[in-house]
Order: sequence, then C-alpha cells, then structure tokens
Amino acid sequence: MPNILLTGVIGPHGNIHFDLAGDRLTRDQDIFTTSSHFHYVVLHFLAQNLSSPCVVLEHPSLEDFEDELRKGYDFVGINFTLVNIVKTMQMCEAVRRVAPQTKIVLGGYGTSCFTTIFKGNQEIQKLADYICHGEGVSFLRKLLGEPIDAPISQPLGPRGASGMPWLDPSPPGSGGFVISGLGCPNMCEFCCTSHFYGGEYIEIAKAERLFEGMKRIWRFQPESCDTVGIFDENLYKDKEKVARLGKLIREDEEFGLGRISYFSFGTIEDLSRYDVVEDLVLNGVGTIWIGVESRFSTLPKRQGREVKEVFDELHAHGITTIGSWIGGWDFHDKKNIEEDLEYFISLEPTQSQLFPLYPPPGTNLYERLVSEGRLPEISLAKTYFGRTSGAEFGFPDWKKNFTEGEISAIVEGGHRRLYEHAGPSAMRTLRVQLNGYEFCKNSAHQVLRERRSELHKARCIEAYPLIETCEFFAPNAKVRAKIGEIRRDYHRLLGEPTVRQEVMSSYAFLKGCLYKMETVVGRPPPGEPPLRRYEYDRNPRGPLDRPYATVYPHCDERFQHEKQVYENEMRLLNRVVELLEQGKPLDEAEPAARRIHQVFENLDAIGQAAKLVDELGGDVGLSKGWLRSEVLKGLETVGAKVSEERIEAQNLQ
Ligand code: B12
Ligand code: SF4
Repeated sequence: MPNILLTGVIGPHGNIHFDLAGDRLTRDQDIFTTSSHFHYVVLHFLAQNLSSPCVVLEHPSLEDFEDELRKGYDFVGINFTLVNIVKTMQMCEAVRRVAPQTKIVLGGYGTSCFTTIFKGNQEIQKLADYICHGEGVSFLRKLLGEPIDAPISQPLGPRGASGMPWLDPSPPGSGGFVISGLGCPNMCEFCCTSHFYGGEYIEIAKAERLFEGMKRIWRFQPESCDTVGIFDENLYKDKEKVARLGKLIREDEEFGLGRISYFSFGTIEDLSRYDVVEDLVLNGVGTIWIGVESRFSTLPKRQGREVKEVFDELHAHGITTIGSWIGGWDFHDKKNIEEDLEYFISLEPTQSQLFPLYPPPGTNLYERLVSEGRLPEISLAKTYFGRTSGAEFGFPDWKKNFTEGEISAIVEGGHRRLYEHAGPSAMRTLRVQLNGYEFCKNSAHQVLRERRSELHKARCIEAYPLIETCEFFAPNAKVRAKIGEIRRDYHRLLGEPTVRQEVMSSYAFLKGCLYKMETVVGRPPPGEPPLRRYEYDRNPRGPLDRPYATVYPHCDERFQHEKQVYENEMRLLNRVVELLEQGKPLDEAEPAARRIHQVFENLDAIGQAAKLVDELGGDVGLSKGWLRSEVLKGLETVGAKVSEERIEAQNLQ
C-alpha cells in the first residue's frame, strides 16, 4: 500500500494565526479577548477516510517537513489557502529536492490560484503532480486505487480549545467537528468557498451519520460537555435535515438535549423560515454564525426578516451568535458605513468577525474588478504573490470610496466599539445562557424544562467566576451596568454562588489583575503552535481509542511550564475550597493555603494597583492603540520599540 504524508503549511505562521477567537471573534476586548487553537480537521478527515497508512503533520517548520520527507513517502498531500501560496511553493521545492520520488498532491482553497492568477503558467503548474480542485476524499481514493464509494466516516480528530489565556493557559480540548456538506448554491459574489465548488452543494453526511459522528465525539469527552461544530456553509437551507438531526438529539437516551448542542452557519434568508423554539431550540441548536455582511446588502441570503429581530430572538431563547460584517462595499461611503457599523453593533452578536471586503481570486467579484480595470492585470498579481512572504495577502487600493488603510481603521475601530457597547463576549455568552435557562425552565415543553435547561445551567455555573473581573474592568459605566444586571439575574435564577464559585471568582480576579498589569508593561507575543505528528498506522484499535497515535516531536517548554503552574494552583485552590467547605478557618491552615487566603483578603488593593498601572501605561509611552493592535498581532513597530525603551528606562530609575 502507498505511504501518505498529509500536511498543513510550514511555519512560522507569523500573524496568520490559528487563533480564531483571539484574532477575530473576540478581538480587541482588553484582557477578555480569549485565545484558542484549531487543528486541521480537513487533514484528519482525509486520513480517516483512506485505508493506506498516513502521517498527518500540523505546523512543521521547513526542517521538520524535510526530516519527515526523508522517511520516504509515495505521496505528500498539502492543504493550503491563498495566503500561503509562497510557503506551498517552498514546500513543493523541498519535496523535489529532498524526496524526488514522492508525488505532490495539492488541495484546499489555495488551489484556485492555478485556475486564476497562475492560469497558463507552465512553470508554476509543474510545481505539483496532482491538484485537487474539489472534494478530497474521492480524489485521493481514486488516485490511490481505493474504492471511491466506500462510506465516508466522520472525523474524530484532536480537539481545539479556547479560553482566557490568563485563567487557564492550556484549557482542555473541547468540541470537535463533523462534516455535513461542502459548497453552497447561493454563489454570493465575494464568496470563495461557493465558487470553489462551482455553486454545487456536495452532501457528505445525512443527519443520521452526522449524529453518529457527534455522539462519537461526545463519548470521547464525557467530562467536558461542549458544543460540536457542523461544517456546512448553509445547514439551515435544508430544514428537513435540521429537523431529523434535532429529533435524533432530542430523543437520544445517552446524551439528549441536556448534553448536546451544536454550532453551524446559517443565513437570514433561511433562518426567516424557522420558528425559534420549534425548529431551533428543540432541535439542539447552540450557536449560529450569521453573515450579516451589511445592513444595506441586497444579497438574496440577507433577505427575509429584520436582522435585529432574528438576533434578538435567538439570544432571548438561549442561542448564541457569531455575527460577521464586511466593510468597503461599493455602496459604502464615509457616512453610511458608520450607520452600517452602528447597526451591526446594536445586534450585540455574542462573538463577531469584522473584515474589509476583499476579492479572492476565483470569485465573480475578482473577475468583475479585473474586468472593470480596478485590480491589477493577472500578470501583475502573479508578481505580487511571488514577491510577498505570503503573510501580506491583500490587494492594492481598489475600493470606491476608501483606501485599504481607511477601511482597516474602520474595521479595527469596530471591534473596540462593539466591546464598548456590549462588553466582553464572555458576558454576552453568559447573558444568552441565562436567557436560555429562564426560557427553558418556564417552557411548556417538558424536554426543555428538564433537559435543555440543564445544559444552560451548567454553562452559567461555569461562567460565574468571571463576572467580578469583567465588572471591575468594564470599559465604561454602560457595560458595567449590563454586567451588574447579569449578576443579579444569575442570583435570581440560580441562587447564591457556591464556595467553589466564590473561590474561583477571587482566583479569576487575581489572575485578571496580574494579566492586566502584564499587558501594560508588555507581554511576549504568543508562541508558534508546536509541531504535532499523528500516525495513522492502521493497526487495529478499540472503539473507544482514537484512530491514530500522537507525537509531539519537540518539547514545548513554555507550554509545559504554564501547565505545571496551573495544575499547582488548582491543587491549592481545591484545598482552599475543601477547608472552607469544612468550615475550617484559613488563617490556621497550612502555610500555602494561608498565603492564598492573605492574597484573597487583599484583592481590592490588587485591583486598584492594576487600574493604576493601566492608567499610567499611557504616561510612560505605551499607547493603548499599540497595546491593542501590535501586541495582539505580535508585530514589532518602531513605535513599539520606542515604548519598550522608555519602559526600560523608567524601570532603571
Ligand atoms: C476551519 C477554518 C479555519 C481554521 C483551521 C484552518 C485549517 N487550516 O484547518 C482556522 C481558524 C485556524 C483558520 C485560519 C485561517 N483561515 Co480559515 N477557514 C476555516 C473554514 C471555516 C473551514 C475549513 C474546513 O476545514 N472545512 C472542512 C473541510 C473538510 O472542507 P474543505 O476545506 O473544503 O476541504 C475539502 C477540499 O478542499 C479538499 N481538500 C482540502 N485540503 C486538501 C488537501 C489535499 C491533499 C487534498 C487532496 C484535498 C484537500 O478536500 C476536503 C474534503 O473534501 C473555512 C471556510 C469554510 N467555510 O470552509 C475557512 C477558510 C479556509 N479560511 C480562510 C482564511 C483566509 C484563513 C486565514 C488566512 C485567516 C487569517 N487571516 O488568519 C487563516 C489561515 C490559516 C492557515 N495558516 O492555514 C479562507 C481561505 C480563502 C482562500 N481562498 O484561500 C476560508 C475559505 C474562509 C473564507 N471564506 O474566506 N481557518
Ligand atoms: S450564503 Fe454564505 S456560503 Fe453561501 S455563497 Fe453566500 S456567503 Fe457563501
């Protein structure tokens, strides 16, 4: 059987992170920006649907990649996006040099470069032996001589995670992804995923197989009940599938609505055909990512009910949202873009993604702009892509009423404005979970009263310890009042906090203050994700074993250290909780517990110190704008260097 290596692109990734929550969904929320990590679901999906032995690599450096190639593979499959064209070229060159007998297969959205910007360029076409321009399982099975119509199994991959980096630097993995379908017939002009599949919808799994995949993921993580993601550009287009999946979840004895909820993508057009309770809440929907794009959009997918009405209704019934907004359409001018953004902010999406409009090659938007002479000639684009490091994917100024700089500033400002209006996403989520709990508790449906309410309750209990820190560091009085109301509603609905919740609140507050101070004086940028190697050796494994063995070839010392510190802290806190629950006075406890007690007694002073450091940050030359944008992205600028020097000078005095 042929030997396959499947890999993502080489690092370092620079500012093209794998941190969806930090970079986008909770961007610029002060210390409440969560951080997350993602895995290559797609590589595991491919590996788990082939019978040939495979190795999957995540985040190799060029050297790691070359070392792996030397082990001898028949095929190397690379997944890449357009921003990573240059890295992909480098990898192809490495394969030809180090392992000339290995055949190269390219796949993923990046391959659209071969039909657009590199169309007809013989030299570049020769980079790879095979290019997959669509669904990959059938492509690889055909290439490897495996049965094409064998059933497709849902992936059970490594788990991603997200959380406040200062609370738990390495939160346990949660959730997972199943794949319902690829592509979308709507073909919105700017959308590269629908164009990639030529406007077709390729169904990967019916409701029954999806549910099996979801249950399999849940069985592997009974301790951390969280949400499973369903990849489908437009799940809610198929109302019958959503209903069938919902029935399976609702009637499931093992998990049911008390444990299972899911995330997927939906449009206003489709959601307008749904009843929020009968068709969504009762069907196990947890979070919906809705492309709002713009209040003024005439895209068919945006037609239907008033957008705000849809968001409000979802939130009122316990369904969280990710809203996305795009700035820089032709119809945007300097005045109406403000109105548009203001409207988006008023939706208070639980999480958000704000982006400038950009024309991915392969879309109708790209074609139109080229034909209107608004984008450089394709040959120029070729040079452009070839010249950059790959990290600066973007286009020269082409927007009607904005330069790229102007639009970026508006988008960046939008994150902050949303935070200053709606507060941290952690509290927006808690608001929605409380709403869900109250709604379910009072519902006429027994299954909501008895089961789904438990899911909301568990999430509220988990989020409680963050309330105090969010309230204390709220960006303004309006947000502080909103959080105060959340606290009151929590107490009204779920009673007084337990001893553990109180202790965890104090701990969160302490850690939040420390992080705040660290933010002001400058924190090292997040590290590169570590190399992970997954071996699909095809040896028989039990039903509750993962289908691969994982190896971390390089020790990540920072990660190990932070994890160790966290575990020690948790041991100590557990001891404190134990003592308090037994009614034993902490000032008579063993020294470690006594010290924690003393620190907790002084939280007010620590909080004031953190606020002071925050305020002084500006005076010592640390502009808040720099802290927000550059520290977040881990970029170095001249301004940043100057600020660092000033801080060092101040420290020496
Ligand atoms: C999950 C996701 C992420 C995750 C994980 C990324 C990862 N590498 O796995 C995170 C959050 C980290 C992420 C980051 C980014 N992402 Co992203 N992401 C997605 C998302 C939502 C789903 C992708 C997915 O796994 N789908 C499920 C799989 C099964 O389907 P698929 O990708 O279509 O794969 C099939 C085929 O393409 C093919 N195939 C794919 N790879 C291969 C490889 C081989 C060898 C073969 C034969 C076949 C094959 O077979 C697969 C199964 O049929 C898509 C949007 C979307 N709705 O699809 C964007 C998307 C892929 N991301 C995109 C972008 C721009 C980014 C970022 C650059 C964002 C940023 N500015 O930082 C970074 C780049 C990170 C990186 N270095 O690769 C763009 C890519 C645009 C383009 N034309 O290239 C997309 C399409 C979003 C969009 N609409 O613009 N992303
Ligand atoms: S509805 Fe969404 S996925 Fe479908 S074409 Fe439009 S933007 Fe793309």
